[in-house]
Amino acid sequence: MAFLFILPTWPVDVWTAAMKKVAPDIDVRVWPDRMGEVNDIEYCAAWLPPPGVVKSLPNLKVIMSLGAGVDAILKDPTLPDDVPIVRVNDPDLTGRMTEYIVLHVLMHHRQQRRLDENQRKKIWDSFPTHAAKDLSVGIMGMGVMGADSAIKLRDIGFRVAGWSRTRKEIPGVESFAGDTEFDAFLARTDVLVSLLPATSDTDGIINRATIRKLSRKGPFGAPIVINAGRGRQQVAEDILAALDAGELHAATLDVFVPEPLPPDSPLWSHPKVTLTPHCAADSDPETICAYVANNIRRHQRGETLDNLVDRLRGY
Ligand code: NDP
Ligand code: OXD
Repeated sequence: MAFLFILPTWPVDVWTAAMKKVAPDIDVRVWPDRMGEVNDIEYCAAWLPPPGVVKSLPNLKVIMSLGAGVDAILKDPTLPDDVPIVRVNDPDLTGRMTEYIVLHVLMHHRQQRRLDENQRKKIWDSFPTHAAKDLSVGIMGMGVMGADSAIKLRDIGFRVAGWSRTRKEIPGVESFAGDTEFDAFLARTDVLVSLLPATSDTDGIINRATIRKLSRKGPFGAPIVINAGRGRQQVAEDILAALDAGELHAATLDVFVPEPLPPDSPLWSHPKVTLTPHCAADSDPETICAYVANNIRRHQRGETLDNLVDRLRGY
């Protein structure tokens, strides 16, 4: 049995070293130039795999995503139908995302960018502040990441709601479900957070019409958007136009189309945009290799695999 890394954009030597450390018994191969005999390869782990590579592995038993999202794996039209796909659900990755969401909600809530600007200009401006209970945060996508962020934000004191396909029961977090409850969810939301997966249903969901349905009753008089889901979910031109029209107060964006974001994108320099380079929750090599190795061993023992992707749902 051999295991293959397909990592065209990540430092593959860091990942092979991590795998050797946590699972020295596993025969690790690397796409494209250290594949060895392809018939030996029964497991692979990928991030942004080029189309056709997975199909070229005749004895593959499981495909593992090295992140929580699987959109880049599913978009390969040649992907074999019968090979299960497992994604990452790990407390380390979830905790990193929660840090990012809490950081950016608090940054907007405490008006930190305004304070930074004032410090640079040496202005002692003690403008009015407000309490967490005055801000309604709405999280689209209440899966592993969304639920954890919701709980931590609730514990700080924000009014938190979540929107998902199916209803959730989280104490102190209001649940909205499905398309029929989307508008009501937006209407109560001052800070819209996206932790949705990229699917045909969520493409372009952060558009001008969505922004216009958000609450304007919050302390800033206009809503805030935070997208750490996927770039496909945002219509960048709509976000920019809404910021310029005062329909949006501010935006934090971690994900884009394309990535890396080209230098000529107006998002880079917009004064109301905080932009990060798809680093909201990075996959830690040793932690995620341990997760992958555990899955391989479970599969070899004939045990069921957790966190299987439902290809029809797309996540
Ligand atoms: P999960 O699969 O656990 O959760 C997805 C959530 O989205 C579920 O609550 C699901 O609803 C909901 N959802 C999906 N489609 C719809 C829809 N059409 N309408 C309403 N709700 C919908 O994923 P994770 O929480 O683990 O991760 C979420 C996403 O975060 C990833 O797919 C990835 O794109 C992104 N991510 C980004 C990172 C970054 O660094 N920027 C790092 C890690 C993840 P239901 O529960 O009812 O099924
Ligand atoms: C992920 C990501 O999906 O890092 O894990 O985007």
